[in-house]
Amino acid sequence: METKIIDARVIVTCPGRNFVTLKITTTDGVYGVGDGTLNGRELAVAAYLQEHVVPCLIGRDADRIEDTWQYLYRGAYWRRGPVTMAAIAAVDTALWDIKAKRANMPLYQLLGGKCREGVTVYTHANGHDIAQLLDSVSHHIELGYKAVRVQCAVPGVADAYGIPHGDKPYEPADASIPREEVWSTPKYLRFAPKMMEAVRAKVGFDVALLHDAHHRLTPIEAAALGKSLEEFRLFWLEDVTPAENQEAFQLVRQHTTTPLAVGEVFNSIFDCQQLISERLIDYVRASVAHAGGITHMRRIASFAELYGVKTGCHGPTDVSPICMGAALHFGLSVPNFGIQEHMPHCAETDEVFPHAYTFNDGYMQPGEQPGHGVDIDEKLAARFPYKRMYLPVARLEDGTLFNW
Ligand code: CS2
Ligand code: MG
Repeated sequence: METKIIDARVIVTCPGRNFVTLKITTTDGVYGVGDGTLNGRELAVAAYLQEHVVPCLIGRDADRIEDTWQYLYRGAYWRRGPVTMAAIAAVDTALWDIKAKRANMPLYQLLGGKCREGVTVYTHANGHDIAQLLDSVSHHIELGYKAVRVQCAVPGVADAYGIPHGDKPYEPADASIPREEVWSTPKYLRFAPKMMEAVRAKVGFDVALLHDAHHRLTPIEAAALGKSLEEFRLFWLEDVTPAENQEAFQLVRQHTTTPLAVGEVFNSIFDCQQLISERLIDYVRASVAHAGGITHMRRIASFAELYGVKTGCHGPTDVSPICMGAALHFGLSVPNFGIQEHMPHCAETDEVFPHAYTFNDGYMQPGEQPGHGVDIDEKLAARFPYKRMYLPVARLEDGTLFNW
């Protein structure tokens, strides 16, 4: 007998930061939840879901996940784009949650079972200067992390990417109107190798180190940075140059053997088609919440596998614990898994989204709960109403608007 969708509800909550959740309920009383959070544009996804997706879901067969994916993707006529793909992701993740709950299995089992014992994660270390960064790296190694992303304030640059304000944990979407930061690429390029040299001198070469340039370089600057960091053997160098122009990576690639990761802003397989098929990157950073859910992420991973490219999914605090849980099932089951980002959520977020996933000794586990193992406490969620919060914008020292 068909299990039909009888209800789909959009829940927007701000326990420390904004999250968009879709909760789908079926005729047999089972429900599933999906994440559709798009940092700084949350209500666009909420309205898209509410007005243009929810009415089409009611009465559909909850088991037909691929068909529903195609229906929402092709049916929109306007293919791709971050808002559409986050909305599709929310539906897709909720339907996989339902299917796994009905099968009484943790989601990774439905996806083919474990390909590894645990999901290796990296976390963030940062500092207002090198000394503070070194303490932060050591602290995270003590916590058990085997891979750490390092970011440091750049001398002479007011606000470098990845550095918290004061002693609060790093959270860039922090103002109701975008804050303006000032950036200098030459100062950063001079400083980055010194930072990495200091970290390697302190922790040696057994820890995987990552670094994020956050879209701020031209291709030739990116090539120079990659070259200057080669001796420090990074696990990856991320988002060195904007990837709208995938061809730009040909130049970077010709000049450096530092592994490259790109794609936290990607929302479809077409965003990385050339990057992957020409082997211009080593890791693809698309996430379940932004790139069409589990269904589309599996497609990206399978395509990447053909070319020796691995996954390295985006996992900042601006995707909800639901995305994190789903990403861990995906990461456990996909053959060409590389690494998963893990930026722990604040206590309020963790309370609103009770979850089965755990961290131990550098690895995360999604848990054995049927479904993806993450829920939403709606009563608690209602206590944290939406707040408009924007990411900053960046300007060069002469005032030119730049890439944040
Ligand atoms: C970052 C993110 O996690 C990362 O690698 O680049 O923190 C990014 O800045 C935010 O997700 C923006 O919403
Ligand atoms: Mg990044």
